[in-house]
Amino acid sequence: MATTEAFKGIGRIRYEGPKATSMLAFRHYDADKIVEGKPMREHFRFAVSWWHTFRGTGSDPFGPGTMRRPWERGGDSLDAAIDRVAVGFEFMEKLGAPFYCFHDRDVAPEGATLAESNANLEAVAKRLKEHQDRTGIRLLWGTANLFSHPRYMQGAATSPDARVFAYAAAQVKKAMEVTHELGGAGYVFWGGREGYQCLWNTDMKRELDHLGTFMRMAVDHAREIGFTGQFYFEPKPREPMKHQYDFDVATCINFLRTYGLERHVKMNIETNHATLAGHEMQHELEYAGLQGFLGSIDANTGDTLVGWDTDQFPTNIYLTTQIMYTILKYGGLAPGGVNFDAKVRRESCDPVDLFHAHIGGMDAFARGLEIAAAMRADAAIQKLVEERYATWSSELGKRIESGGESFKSLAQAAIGMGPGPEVASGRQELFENVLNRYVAG
Ligand code: XLS
Ligand code: NI
Ligand code: NI
Repeated sequence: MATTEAFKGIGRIRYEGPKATSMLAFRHYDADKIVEGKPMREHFRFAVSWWHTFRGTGSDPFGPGTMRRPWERGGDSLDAAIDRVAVGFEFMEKLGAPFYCFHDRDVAPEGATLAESNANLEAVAKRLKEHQDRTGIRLLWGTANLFSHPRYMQGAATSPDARVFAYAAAQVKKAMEVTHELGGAGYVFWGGREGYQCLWNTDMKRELDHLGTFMRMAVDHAREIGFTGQFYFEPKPREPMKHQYDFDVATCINFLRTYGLERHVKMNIETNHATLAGHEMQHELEYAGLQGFLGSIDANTGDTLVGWDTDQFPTNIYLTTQIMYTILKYGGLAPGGVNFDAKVRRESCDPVDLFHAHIGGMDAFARGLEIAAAMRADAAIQKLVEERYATWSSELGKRIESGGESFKSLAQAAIGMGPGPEVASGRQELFENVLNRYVAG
């Protein structure tokens, strides 16, 4: 195993409290602190994403990579991939992140043939396993990159070419097996290029059926190899395609129910994808939660002035409060977790910036959790919501909710109301003030 330190001069990041003077310390994330009966570490199950953190170059459509990454000197070779594992685990150990996530092709290079790609992945997985055993850091979820290689330009499971479907199936089979070998807690399907650019050349029904068949095969294969981890579907409305079949949570749930996959797959919800779909993250979490599909989250944020998936680290405490409030409401994430599907800006080119980014994200989530737990302890919002729905606790309300009324009986009741009910104020500003009281501390 490589023993040279990649992040020299940076030690283990520790919790030092809100008054910490070091910029390489947690001010709010205290892994052992108990909130609502369990340690922060278990609320979040923070994961580092291999692709952004260890493979991100900072390239954009206007210029090449800017990142100074000694561990990229070997390029996309197998040797470099194997050596990079020590770098990844050094980072995660120093940060105190208990989990990581990867795509097959970010941990190991694609070979000239599928057999070679599989052998590369196995070789790197062996090294990953050694470091997992050494550190206790675990795999939150694995996934397959079915969108970068040109063969997938028109989709993978939804490609018009049946041979591409077969190739993608083989790739996912291997990625699932490696995830299983590494004791992964889950496996993610993100659509990638499963969608279309032009409806005139697309047979949408056929493509959706194919995607359903593909996911069914994955579920069957999991049973065959004894993988009992959680499957997730990750919504995203567009980018890279103009329209993607995993558009948002509601669309994904409808898809899963249509193809009989609802017992096997939950949602992995990403903030920036929610906003691209025209939703707030809180909306997506709430909808998944109430339908029983809340699985895991990809923590990041977009930019209000930039219209694409900027995948920035989350630092906004209102956002993390909304997220943690909803997650607590629905009983937590495990076996899912909080994966930082986020990248440092192109201008933040030093390795130390990776620490600042993750520390900021973890602290923002810890603050969000504390605020959400305090709000819940006082039931401040719940009480106001209950008041708003008070008429549903009246005799009439109870009878409607229990199915004891009909249009006929209600028509009679309504006639008895004369000019009709005077509706109470919605008090939105009051709700927002209550929230602010807790956020401001
Ligand atoms: C891209 C997605 C991707 C998934 C995993 O927008 O967020 O990173 O999380 O394939
Ligand atoms: Ni994601
Ligand atoms: Ni994304």
